[in-house]
Amino acid sequence: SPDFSQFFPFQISTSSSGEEPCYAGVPMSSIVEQGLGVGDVISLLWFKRSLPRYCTKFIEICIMLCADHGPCVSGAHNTIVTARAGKDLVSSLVSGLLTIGPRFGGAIDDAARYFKDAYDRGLTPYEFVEGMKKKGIRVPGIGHRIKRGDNRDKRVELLQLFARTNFPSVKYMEYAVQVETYTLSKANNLVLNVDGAIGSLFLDLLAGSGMFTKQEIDEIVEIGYLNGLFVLARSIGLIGHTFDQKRLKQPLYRHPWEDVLYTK
Ligand code: Q5B
Repeated sequence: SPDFSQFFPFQISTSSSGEEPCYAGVPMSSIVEQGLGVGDVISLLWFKRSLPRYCTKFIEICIMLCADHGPCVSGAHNTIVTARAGKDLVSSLVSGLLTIGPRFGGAIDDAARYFKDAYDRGLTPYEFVEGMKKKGIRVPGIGHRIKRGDNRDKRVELLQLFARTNFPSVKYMEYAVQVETYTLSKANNLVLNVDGAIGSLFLDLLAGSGMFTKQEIDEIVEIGYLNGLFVLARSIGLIGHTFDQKRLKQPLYRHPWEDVLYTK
């Protein structure tokens, strides 16, 4: 049949024109009746397909574990400062979200890209890490401000446990663990962080579920879907931080001047 899609300014998979809205063709009543969850909704709206339960459960665990990491991280700090400046919920939320990037929470896509490329090319962890160093690029998904080799990130352990128990294969994650073993031999803070754990495990989900072609996997990794998990998750926490400040009637924030080094 002829392809008329080029004549439509918007192409969407959420239908609201029939009797009830559909997500990627699945009616809302069916979503509710089947007892589906937010992992299924993400599968339908982002990946345009229903995924097996272990995949949607994994997505939900990512969302739950990344929802908040306390008030001291970049995003929460910005949100708190903004809320205390009297700004509204959306301003406070986006102020925090805007800090998500290559250093904070937004390293998932690059972790997936670099781990996939290194694993698929058969690089040893040594070749991969030292190659990145030569290029002056920090390994995305490695390193943390407070987590250490002797103070592991519980979230990473929980994700790894779930995947080792439920995924058909965890080859990318095991490769990331080998990379971590090498980076930890260089410095104790160079742990596999939550971004790296999600990035490598999502590669395993994409490759092992049998639900995506190789071309689709390459496209997902290239476009960069996975930071969306952190953005979505952390929005939950940032909204909570906004409400906390409003409920506690916190005054305008001013940073202690003792922290500032005045230079000429
Ligand atoms: N070095 C995360 O750095 C951090 C290296 C490395 C090679 C690396 C850094 C990094 C990659 C990006 C990434 C996600 C900026 C982190 C998150 C969510 C969070 C946050 C929370 C939450 C930390 C000291 C020495 C230097 C560096 C070298 C450091 N990282 N070398 N590859 N990846 N990682 N981000 O501690 O020789 O002295 O120059 O960029 O994956 O964001 O909880 O806080 O849920 O909210 O500031 O968990 O690792 O270390 O910058 O002083 O570096 O280590 O080159 O070597 P730090 P620095 P040298 S998870």
